[in-house]
Amino acid sequence: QGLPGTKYERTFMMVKPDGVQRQLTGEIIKRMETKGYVLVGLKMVTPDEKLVSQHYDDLKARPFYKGLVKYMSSSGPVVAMVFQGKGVVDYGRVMIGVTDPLKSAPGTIRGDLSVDVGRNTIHGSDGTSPAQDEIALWFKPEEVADIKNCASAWIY
Ligand code: FUP
Repeated sequence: QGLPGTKYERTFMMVKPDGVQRQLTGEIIKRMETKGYVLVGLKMVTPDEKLVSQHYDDLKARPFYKGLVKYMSSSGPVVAMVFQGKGVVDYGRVMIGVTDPLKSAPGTIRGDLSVDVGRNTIHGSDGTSPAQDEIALWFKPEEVADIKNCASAWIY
């Protein structure tokens, strides 16, 4: 399932609270789908502190960690997503841009849609191993669709 390096590779993405409130969810999904990536998991979640802390566990020593957890767990819902397709983990990150929206190129999601590093609109897994961990953290296995056998399989 979701084997890295195949066209069934999967990544976890999340429209953060600022993106949901600014009604950018559709725009973000549109960019990923138009590229050729397949939406195989989707839900709106209001994450609690525990879930956000687990998600950002690797950042717990960083000075912005506390504010990040507070923001992500007390600002309303996020849209959690799983996208599937060839190279989706790394190319998804290219499409997102770098962490600071002001350093992100135009054409990227953060470069086009965001200004502030703490309100950078979208998360995307940074590597195939984090992608698998994050999908497992946010989705039950049965919440991720097995779309291998539908039309997308023969497009590329
Ligand atoms: P990214 O993988 O681009 O989302 O970046 P990181 O995992 O390094 O950071 C996770 C989140 O922490 C960012 F999306 C926003 C927040 N952050 C800050 O608020 N300030 C910083 O200096 C760096 C990150």
